[in-house]
Amino acid sequence: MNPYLEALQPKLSHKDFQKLSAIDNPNVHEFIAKESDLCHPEKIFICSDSAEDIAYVRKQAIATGEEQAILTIPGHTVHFDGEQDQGRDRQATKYLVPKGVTLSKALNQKDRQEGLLEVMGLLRGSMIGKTMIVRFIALGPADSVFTILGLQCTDSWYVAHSESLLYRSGYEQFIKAGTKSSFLRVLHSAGKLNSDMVSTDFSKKCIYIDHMDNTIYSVNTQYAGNSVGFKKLAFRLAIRKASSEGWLAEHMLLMGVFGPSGRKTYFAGAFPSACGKTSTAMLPGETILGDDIAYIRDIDSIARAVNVESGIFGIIQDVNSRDDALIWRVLTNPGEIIFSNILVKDGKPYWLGMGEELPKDGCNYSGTWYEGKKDENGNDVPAANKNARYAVALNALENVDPELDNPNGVEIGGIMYGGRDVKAYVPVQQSFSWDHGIVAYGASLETETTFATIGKEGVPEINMMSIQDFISIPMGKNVHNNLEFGRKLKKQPIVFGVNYFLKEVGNGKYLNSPQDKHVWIKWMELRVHNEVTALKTPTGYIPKYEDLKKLFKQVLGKNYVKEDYIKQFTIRVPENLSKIERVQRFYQENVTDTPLEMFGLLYLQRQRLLEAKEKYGDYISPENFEKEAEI
Ligand code: SPV
Ligand code: MN
Repeated sequence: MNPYLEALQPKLSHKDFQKLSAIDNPNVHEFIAKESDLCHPEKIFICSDSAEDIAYVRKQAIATGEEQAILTIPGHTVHFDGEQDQGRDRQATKYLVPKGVTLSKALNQKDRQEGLLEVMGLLRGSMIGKTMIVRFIALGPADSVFTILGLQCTDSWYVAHSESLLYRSGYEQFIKAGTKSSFLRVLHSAGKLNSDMVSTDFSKKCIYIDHMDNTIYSVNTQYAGNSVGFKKLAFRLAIRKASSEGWLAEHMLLMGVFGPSGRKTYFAGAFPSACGKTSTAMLPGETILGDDIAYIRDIDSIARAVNVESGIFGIIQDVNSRDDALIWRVLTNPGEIIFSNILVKDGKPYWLGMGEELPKDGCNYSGTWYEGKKDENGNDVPAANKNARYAVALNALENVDPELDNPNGVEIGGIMYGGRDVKAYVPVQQSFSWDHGIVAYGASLETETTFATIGKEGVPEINMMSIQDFISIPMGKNVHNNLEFGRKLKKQPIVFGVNYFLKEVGNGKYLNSPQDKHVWIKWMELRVHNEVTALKTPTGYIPKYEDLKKLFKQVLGKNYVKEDYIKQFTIRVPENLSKIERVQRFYQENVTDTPLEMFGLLYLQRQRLLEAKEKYGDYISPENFEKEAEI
């Protein structure tokens, strides 16, 4: 027996000891032993992914009070995070870098030695009197070139339970991999809990990424984006691994889109948090593979992708029976779901924008809630948090794609990038080339902060390829990696820019309804197969009115009028020129390793805009481009 197993034995039941011994990898035992030594749990539970173990984790989440059963619907539970722990915490999340090493200036970094001392100090003894749960996870389908193994030690049954819904089991994979397996590691402790089983030491929240040891430490938080190790925590490590191995780890949805005669084309889509990623992935009549994280590899010169996860941790605000029939059915019928930060009254869940009147009191993340309740700053406590969520396995959805577990992934026909860009980009456009798309839509992605992260909402920012919060390598290197990845493919996915949030000049009204995205994606599907022509504008190829008119009718049964088309697809020269300036300044100031091609491509876009302005003025109706070549 190796010394780590021996050290762990007193904290393990006979059965758990056997489960752990079956994994013939001393690195696994060492990690658990080290963390147990640091955190001092009373017991350690090894989750083997057997039905019995999975059921036990859920039972414990309820028994300890981290989750409560919602009495009216079998399988439903609710978990509450603290008032200061309702989203990902950018300030508390830091990359540990050794002396002399630096990532890009825009990233939150800390000296590795100092950071380790601090976080270890916070974790020391954090599990006294608690059980440490050990979970083994496979990121991506099993037995595949995409698979990455992950191991998490946590003292939260809620976190462990969420992982049952959101990830593929890894225990058997660890056994199979034997002595040689490498794996990502996560240590999490919710820290001190109050009587409602909610983390209380939010001022000492730390989420530290130690890429040198492939380990993430997270403490004094329960919000899943900060604590569920295989979501954004492991994602940060995966981005580094991908960079060194020549593939891409992306904050992207994956979906199948049906074209004429039942043809299916797969799309990947990068959107910052709370910018329409999940709702795009769930469009009715199409198929869903994933809504958050994708790994993309070059397999025989084709871009192929898998969903890293097997479940959804989705925003529940505004999910209603009319607009979101598929997920509404799942959320209102028996089946395993963990709701978080919603309102519960008489054993029934409620959330903002559900299309029903909310009760005037109940129980929410602030405890007992009643209309008019104020927080300590005198602000109204809403009935439910805007970032309230649900966790559910993908296979609960009727339209889950049959290729979800294909070890070779699916071939990507198109990639889209979209943020909350209220001023500049048109609702949908196609790039002139792979490089142009990566630079002008991906690396230049502009958005506004949302409730998914703690802090002020609505602050405009650049969010490179929607992974600004997760990027763990120098940012310029990431742009370079993307450019290179596509250049090596014999068949490049077509790159599109989408913008669901464009507002009318002058009056601040959104120009599109949320349903319109379905039309854009059907147009993109046709473009991937060259079945419609498009108009060339300075920022990309845009749809022709006639094609959209047809699609609006077909997809939404709507009459799309030319006036709307013109408003939506007018090229706004001043706004686009300022956009380029902002992007250039951001990269010049923050990203010393920006590839020169990026500035070159932005320069060309600027020139095209200036030339068009010369000819047509500041606001150019798409009709003007009809006179030019169609492609
Ligand atoms: C996001 O915020 O991008 C999410 C949810 O997908 S989480 O990362 O878990 O906070
Ligand atoms: Mn996300």
